[in-house]
Amino acid sequence: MANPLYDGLFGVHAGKTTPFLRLVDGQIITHQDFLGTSAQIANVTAQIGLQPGDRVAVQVQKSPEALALYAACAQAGLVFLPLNTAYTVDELTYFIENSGAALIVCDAASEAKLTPVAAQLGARVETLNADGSGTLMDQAAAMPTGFATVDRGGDDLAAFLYTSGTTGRSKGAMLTQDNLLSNARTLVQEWRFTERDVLIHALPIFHTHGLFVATNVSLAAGSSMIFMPKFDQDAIVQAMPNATSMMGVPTFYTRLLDDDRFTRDLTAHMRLFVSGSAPLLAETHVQFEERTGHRILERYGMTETNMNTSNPYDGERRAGTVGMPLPGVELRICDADGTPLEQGEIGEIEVRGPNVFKGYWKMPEKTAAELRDNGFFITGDLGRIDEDGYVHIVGRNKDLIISGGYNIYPKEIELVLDDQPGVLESAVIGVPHPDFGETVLGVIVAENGKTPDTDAMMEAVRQSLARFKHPRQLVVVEELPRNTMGKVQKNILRDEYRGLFAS
Ligand code: MLC
Ligand code: AMP
Repeated sequence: MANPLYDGLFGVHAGKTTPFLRLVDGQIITHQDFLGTSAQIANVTAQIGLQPGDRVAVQVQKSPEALALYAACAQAGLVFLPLNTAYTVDELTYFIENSGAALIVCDAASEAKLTPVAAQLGARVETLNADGSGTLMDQAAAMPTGFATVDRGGDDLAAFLYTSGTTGRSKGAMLTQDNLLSNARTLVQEWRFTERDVLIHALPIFHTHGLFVATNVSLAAGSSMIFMPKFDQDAIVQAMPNATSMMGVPTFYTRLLDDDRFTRDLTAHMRLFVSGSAPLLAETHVQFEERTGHRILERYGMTETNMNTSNPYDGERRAGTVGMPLPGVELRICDADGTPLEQGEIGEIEVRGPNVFKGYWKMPEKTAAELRDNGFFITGDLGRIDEDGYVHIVGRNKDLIISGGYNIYPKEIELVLDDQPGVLESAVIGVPHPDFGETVLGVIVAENGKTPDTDAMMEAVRQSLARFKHPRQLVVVEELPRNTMGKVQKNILRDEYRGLFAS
């Protein structure tokens, strides 16, 4: 027996004294030191009685220790459940309850709020702060730097990532060891990552992009990462001459293009810029090449599937497309019944392969609705494949807003708004935004004769939902446009308000 994920990504570097993490203060953490820390954390999890398969819910700031906690979960056979640092206690309560997490690791600042939630659900709380302090590392410090890796199979669960649903209830996407490992290995090959690479890592580590794409690819290739707490333009400009590669959401690239320091010279040492998680405008692609001489490599992925397609490393990187299916991934364009359409037609994108998740935790009906018996996953994205095999994403069949790479499901916000006094109904839409790509707009219909208090509504939203989901503005209208079936026509609203935040 073995543990494919731990052995393949982490254990393979045992004893190496080469850099793994390069911090912005100049500190270097070698693979050996990193693995020592993760083994210490694994020992803590064993001592407090966690069993393989237990879920560990983690809401902490990005730090080397937070990443070591991910490695520790892999080594101890635990299911890692990273959570956005912006989530409110309301949101966290649901994730903890739904996942049945046995351990919650949070910042000391959240401990008081989460302890009653944990107590109610029988979970234990440990703290881990941005500077690596807290009860988790206090205990880890006294532990040995070796840990007997727990045997797991490739089909065993490695992580849960929560993704919101159209009904407003989040679903825990169950990712297996093989899902993560196979995708990392494919991307290393496709994007030519080697031990010589130095990746600028400025993404959060609670989502697929920063955790599985950036980190797992670096680990699988034995590369090092310039590990930044968050996106920081100055730090990126400073790091670039020492880096070879960067992965980012489109906002990273538009922000860099707004910076005069970002020049061809500055990027001369770089070999690869990857973009994903949201559409990269063709004009950004073109502008980027004009400025730097580099063609951004755009790829397409999802929480449930990791990466599905990529523009080619060597061939033409075609602006406005997400490239071709990765080796081992099948991608087809279908009608609503799952019947493949003629080449070139627009339809729903479905994918199948070793990257595709196992289903939604404790939601068999949702799993059945999105994962076909034949293994194809219905992505909810609309696309077409051109005559040269490039996939174009042309829209979404799901009511989803992507703001700065974060997914926001309107239903979740509508439920809060609809609950407020004086509100008859609401429609939440995404409208173009120069920095975040899309941003949230709330359209409200007041109850007869009432004037809704929009400040009170925003306060209610603040109480229950993460900051990035808050509507940037609320507008009050007489009525919502509906089709003959009575369904709200959000496309009409989107057209009407598309210029609201244009630069
Ligand atoms: C921050 N804010 C956001 C926001 N990020 N609001 C909407 N959308 C976002 N994405 C809020 C802040 O709380 C702040 O609130 C205000 O907006 C301005 O903040 P900022 O300082 O300008 O933002 P910054 O901290 O620089 O963050 C922006 C960002 C960040 C784009 C760098 O959001 C980010 O790192 N995004 C990456 C998300 C990601 O990793 N997605 C991958 C998902 S995986 P206030 O109160 O100050 O006004 C996936 C699969 C795949 O999709 O294919 O990869
Ligand atoms: P998430 O659920 O956070 O993993 O987000 C996945 C969704 O992000 C996909 O279903 C797409 O709608 C979108 N997405 C990811 N990459 C791209 C891309 N390169 N272009 C357009 N949309 C993308």
